[in-house]
Amino acid sequence: MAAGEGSVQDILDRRYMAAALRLSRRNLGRTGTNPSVGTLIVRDDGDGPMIVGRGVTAIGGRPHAETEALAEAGALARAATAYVTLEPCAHHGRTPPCANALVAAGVSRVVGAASDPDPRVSGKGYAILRAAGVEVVEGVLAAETADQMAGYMSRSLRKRPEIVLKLALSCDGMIGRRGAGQVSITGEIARREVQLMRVEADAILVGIGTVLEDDPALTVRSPGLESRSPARIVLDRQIRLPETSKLVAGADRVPLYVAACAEADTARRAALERYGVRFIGTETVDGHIALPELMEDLGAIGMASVLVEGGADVARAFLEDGLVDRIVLFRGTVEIGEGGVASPIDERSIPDGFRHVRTMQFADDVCNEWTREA
Ligand code: AOF
Ligand code: ZN
Repeated sequence: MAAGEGSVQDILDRRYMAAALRLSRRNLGRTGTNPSVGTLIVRDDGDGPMIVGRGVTAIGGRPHAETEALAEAGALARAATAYVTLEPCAHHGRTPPCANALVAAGVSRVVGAASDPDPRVSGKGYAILRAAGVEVVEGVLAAETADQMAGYMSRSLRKRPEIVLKLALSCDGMIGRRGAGQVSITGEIARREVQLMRVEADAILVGIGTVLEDDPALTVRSPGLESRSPARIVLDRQIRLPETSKLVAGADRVPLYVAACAEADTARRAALERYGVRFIGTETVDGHIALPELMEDLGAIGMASVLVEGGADVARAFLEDGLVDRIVLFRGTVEIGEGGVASPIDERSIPDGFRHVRTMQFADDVCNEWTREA
């Protein structure tokens, strides 16, 4: 069958791109300001396609995925197809551009998913390949890839991180109980899923109310992933964060940022800085931290994705400012009843402009996810 949607080639392309995308997920959250890209080099000597090279953007962002995959493939890259989840770069960094490296290796076909919004690359990577006679197919699994690279895309195009609002709701729609500290709403398996969400984010954000109430550590503790905690951010206008909190205790190991007013108590600030706490000065509007400006500041320090984890007021503020890009609601079977803190949102009150993307079941808990339409 000729190439085109539904052809044998098209089905193979989608299958290998899906594999490249799964591979790229390995370093999500670990590549700094670089996206985590996946590359597969596939050749067919007449006995069917075979993967001869695999690469994912290295921790810290360099080397790029293509470098690694081409090194593994060696001479087998000649006349092979490269599957890249992002348009290969066209700029000189510490190494020559990946587009040129693919040409030099003799790759005859490149299948790409997302185009790179980086102005140094955008369109130029594919142009280098085409000019050298390489066949280029763009946009294979583009939507799936854009979803997984939403953080990189957001920071590149909007100069702010992707904002994911995650809430766990009891069966009666509560997210906690006043004065009760941390209340278990979902079970162990759902909690592990949240740990994975943290691993793939650049930062977790909470309000000072949640810190004073729950004293959370906001770290990743799943076996094998202990070193993968993202930064923690506390919205704390007047610097009420206790020196004795778990967050401060871990500040020497996992970055802790406090977003506070520039005029806030300098002595308290100095005391916390001694523990390694970092401060981000914020503007205030009607007694609240100006979130859009803060999100731009987070983008400027390299954050591409922020997971908003609590509490109700913080969630509401992000929703009211129209800053939420993705909503993830876990629904547990526990009933909270009297003294409960009502969730600002539930499955039936998702704002207009969001699209339901998936439902997942974690033991007795159900998780639904929506993303904002572009
Ligand atoms: C690729 N393959 O695996 C990645 C790419 O600072 P540099 O020189 O590493 O360049 C960063 C840019 O490279 C980044 O903004 C994006 O355009 C691209 N990322 N490109 O060919 C990769 N991670
Ligand atoms: Zn590159």
